[in-house]
Amino acid sequence: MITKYKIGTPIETESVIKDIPVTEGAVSGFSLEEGAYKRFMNPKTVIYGLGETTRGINKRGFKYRSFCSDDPNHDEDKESLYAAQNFFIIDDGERVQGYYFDTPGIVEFDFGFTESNTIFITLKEKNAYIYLIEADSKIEIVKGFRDIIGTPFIPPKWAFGYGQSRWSYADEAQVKEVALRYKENDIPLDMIYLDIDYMERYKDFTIDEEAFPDFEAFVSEMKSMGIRLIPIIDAGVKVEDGYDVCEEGVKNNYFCKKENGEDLVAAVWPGRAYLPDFLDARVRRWFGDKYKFLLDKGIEGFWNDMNEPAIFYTEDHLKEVFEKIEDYKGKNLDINSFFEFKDLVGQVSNNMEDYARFYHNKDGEKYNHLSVHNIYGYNMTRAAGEAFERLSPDKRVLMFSRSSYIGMHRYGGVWTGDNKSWWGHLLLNIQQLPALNMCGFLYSGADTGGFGSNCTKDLMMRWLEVSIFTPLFRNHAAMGTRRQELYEFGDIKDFKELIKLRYALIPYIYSEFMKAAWENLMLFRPLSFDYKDSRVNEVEDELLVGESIMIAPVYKQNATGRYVYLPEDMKLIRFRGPKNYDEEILEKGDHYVKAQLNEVLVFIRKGHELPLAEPAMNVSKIDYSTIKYLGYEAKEKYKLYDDDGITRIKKSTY
Ligand code: MIG
Repeated sequence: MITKYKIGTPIETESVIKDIPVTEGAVSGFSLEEGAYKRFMNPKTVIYGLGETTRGINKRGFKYRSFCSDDPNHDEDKESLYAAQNFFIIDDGERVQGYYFDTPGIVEFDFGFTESNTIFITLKEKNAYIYLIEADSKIEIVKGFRDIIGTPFIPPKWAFGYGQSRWSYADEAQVKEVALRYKENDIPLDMIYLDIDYMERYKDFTIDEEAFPDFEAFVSEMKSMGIRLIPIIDAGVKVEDGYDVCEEGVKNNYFCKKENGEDLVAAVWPGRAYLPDFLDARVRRWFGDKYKFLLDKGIEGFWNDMNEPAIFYTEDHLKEVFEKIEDYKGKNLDINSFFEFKDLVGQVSNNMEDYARFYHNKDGEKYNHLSVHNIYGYNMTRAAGEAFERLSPDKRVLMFSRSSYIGMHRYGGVWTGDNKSWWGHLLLNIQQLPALNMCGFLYSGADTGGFGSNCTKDLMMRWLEVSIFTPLFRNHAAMGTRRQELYEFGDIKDFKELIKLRYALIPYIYSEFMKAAWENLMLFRPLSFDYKDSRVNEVEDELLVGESIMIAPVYKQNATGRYVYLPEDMKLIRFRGPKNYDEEILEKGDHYVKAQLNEVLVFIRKGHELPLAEPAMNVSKIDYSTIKYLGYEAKEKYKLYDDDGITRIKKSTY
């Protein structure tokens, strides 16, 4: 059952696509005290959800703040990452309830932080729709919620292959070298990502012609090697005379404006830049159509970046800072003024005052950016997704975004942004997956190996052992960090086996992904979604993946095994590669399970089967006639879903 409440005058986010009548009265389950929605928890209450956030699967005990943030330091004390996904489930033991706080403004979720047994939720804008979803189980709540927000984005099947990325491959030669080195090492690869340097001076929808003299020919040459190029698109549009995107935007009032009606000048990678007003349907249509420039050159997938939006500085703010610095000049700063001075300069980027400085035009109404901040990235990706339906009506196009809000899941996936090559972030990756899935983000994954910092070989091994299960499987690293392509770590044998295992698993991952998309299910689930016993609520580092398997990744440095809790008898498959594994039946309960660096622990659930194909160098080359089934007392055959992987597919045809 779904109940919809209306608080104040909500801004329509169009995240919910089903018409639900508004119920008058107070939000059931919460009391409203001093502006906060309040609710008591019992000692056993567990909270799931909120999508891409820090900390564990059980969100209890900390506080989170929905404010899409370009912050590359995903430390445990961060309350905001790139996403705002305000759906969560409260499991009190006897009763489960799901809530969705639909508002594009800031929301604070205090889940037992201030008072360990109390939830406080504060809306910065007192306008929202609040949805209460009630059902008998957590998965039924997820289904009910996903039913009202619509079917997730379905990528092409080749996007389930392995992708290599780096900020940045500078030119054709560097991209080609990556392709050749993967080939010569006999490692499958389906995608190479182009980061901002493929553009001419970071101008969206341009190509640096010195680096890529004949881009179209290059795209097709790479495709003949089985590799698709996936370029990045940034939110900010370079301010430059004669640049068509800039000029059209200025002429038609497509950019975000300041109070005085002038276009806001922000600075991002292209230098001075305008921010397209993606909340305006006209702008979405215009910007979306621009992707045609690259589609026409044979490009079939994109990633949208910097769309929180990230702002390095605004021209106006910088002016104010310089004026204030004038005041400090020549003075002997006391400690307080020193810190003021330091903050002044240190807080120039992604500054809250800057976010309050500009406005949007949504359906003819003017909104201050702060009141709609969290739907900016969503609407950038929506612009692209809606355009692809027009420009590529038959063929799927890959799209994923850094910033997100619920609703965006219909237009693209997400990657979890600038993580680091830290063991802690490998665990965070594991813990974010089910929360993302609940909110509809099925095509998702982290930068494998970590974006910032230097990756070590053992961390890369262990990270691959998780990422081989994630639909979006990309190795990406930041400029200035150690090279992270798999052939850069010396002996490559073990890496190769893992990537091949991924390709052998693709029939299963794709099949389970599609079922999850159509049936409003989660590909990744906490154990407590399928099992009921006193232990499952505590398991923070094992996941069910689709219907047949559970995984228990090793995520600690130098570990050659780990404790695994089995909620029922399962068959352990200890994989060293698609053809190299051993099997063992383990009983319900706790086990210490050995897993050397090159070993992946997969547990087949009782009564289920896992399809496993012969690996191939590309997704399109996977031969389904080679599929074998590894089962554990399976009574029925596994129902394998497949299709051509390219044609857009609507629910009715499934
Ligand atoms: O300010 O395009 O998260 O994946 O490599 C950094 C350069 C901008 C942030 C993205 C990252 C990408 C990088 N971008």
